[in-house]
Amino acid sequence: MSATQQPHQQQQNVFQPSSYVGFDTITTQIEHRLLKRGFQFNILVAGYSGLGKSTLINTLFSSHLVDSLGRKSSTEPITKTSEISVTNHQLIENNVRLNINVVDTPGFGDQINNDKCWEPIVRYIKEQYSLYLRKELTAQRERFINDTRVHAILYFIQPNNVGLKAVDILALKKLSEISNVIPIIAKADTLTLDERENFRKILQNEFQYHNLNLYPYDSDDLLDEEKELNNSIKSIIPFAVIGSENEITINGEVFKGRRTRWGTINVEDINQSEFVYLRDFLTRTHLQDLIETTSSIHYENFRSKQLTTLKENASSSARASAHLSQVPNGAQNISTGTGGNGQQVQQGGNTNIYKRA
Ligand SMILES: Nc1nc2c(ncn2[C@@H]2O[C@H](COP(=O)(O)OP(=O)(O)O)[C@@H](O)[C@H]2O)c(=O)[nH]1
Ligand SMILES: [Mg+2]
Repeated sequence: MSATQQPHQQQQNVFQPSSYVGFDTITTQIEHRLLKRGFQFNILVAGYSGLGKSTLINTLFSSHLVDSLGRKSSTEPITKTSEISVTNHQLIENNVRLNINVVDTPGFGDQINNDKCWEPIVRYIKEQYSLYLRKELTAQRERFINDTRVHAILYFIQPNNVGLKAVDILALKKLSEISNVIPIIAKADTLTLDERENFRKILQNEFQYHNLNLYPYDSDDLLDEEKELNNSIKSIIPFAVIGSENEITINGEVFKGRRTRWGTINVEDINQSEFVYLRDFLTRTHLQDLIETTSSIHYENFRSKQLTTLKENASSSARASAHLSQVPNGAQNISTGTGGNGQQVQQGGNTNIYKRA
């Protein structure tokens, strides 16, 4: 042993067991456990009123969800979304259970004062973080905390081929500070293909100019192929999408589409709409990452701020009471803040179970 070596330092040997031990099944064991528990994904839509938010979330899971948000048929009129509403759905695909909470929000521009129309959404998102934190901090923690934290915000931009409105810039700023924001160009059928490309460039420049931190994020932890995938996704964000709840049948083929005077649009046709790219991005490539970054970045920020405030409040009230105990006959009232926001969180909606063949 050399003089610089620690006396009890263990040398790590790599063994190849002579017979099969079986710990390589840990991946299957983890998979079984995860499958049993299922996955939770919470998605929220935001933006100006009338841009097709409610329609798109119904279109998004159209192959799974027969009806949602209370509408029994596509002929029923869409009612204006006047308050934040949460609908629960359960999708089952090849043994994988995905619970989805769809959070629909009132459109901007409906209120008399639209100055801070994003505030109810910000409050809702923070309430979910706060709810989760309170559950985490209880002495008898639940084994699995019901996760209502918003994993993705679809932000709808008006297809005006001009640019963002002042409200959009502020709302995007506020929302991207606390959650994963994915901007989309709404009602893309109202723009020509050239206009869409032009508008996308305008918006991408504006995102950069206003320093908006939109999802997906750059990170040194990413592998080269993940970086490549993110860069290709970023080049088409904001996705230009078309939504519809109407089923159209042409030559025996049934699809969700919009009938116009010039022809029929199939919302899943990649030559006409980037809806499929958006759905693939949300479900096939980035579902897990959206869930993970919500927890590791956004919730973590919230959590550390809340706990720091709590600590500061506790130590300042300790200082105050120490100070008071030195004051003779100091009968005074001390009020301490808790740092948390003790607001009620409303969770509602129906749970629908849809099984995919
Ligand atoms: N042209 C066109 N109209 C759409 C599209 N998506 C929804 N709409 C229509 O726009 C209107 C408002 O839709 P809605 O989903 O209620 O908008 P919200 O206020 O953002 O929730 C409805 O009449 C929809 O049929 C789309 O992609 N293109
Ligand atoms: Mg709506």
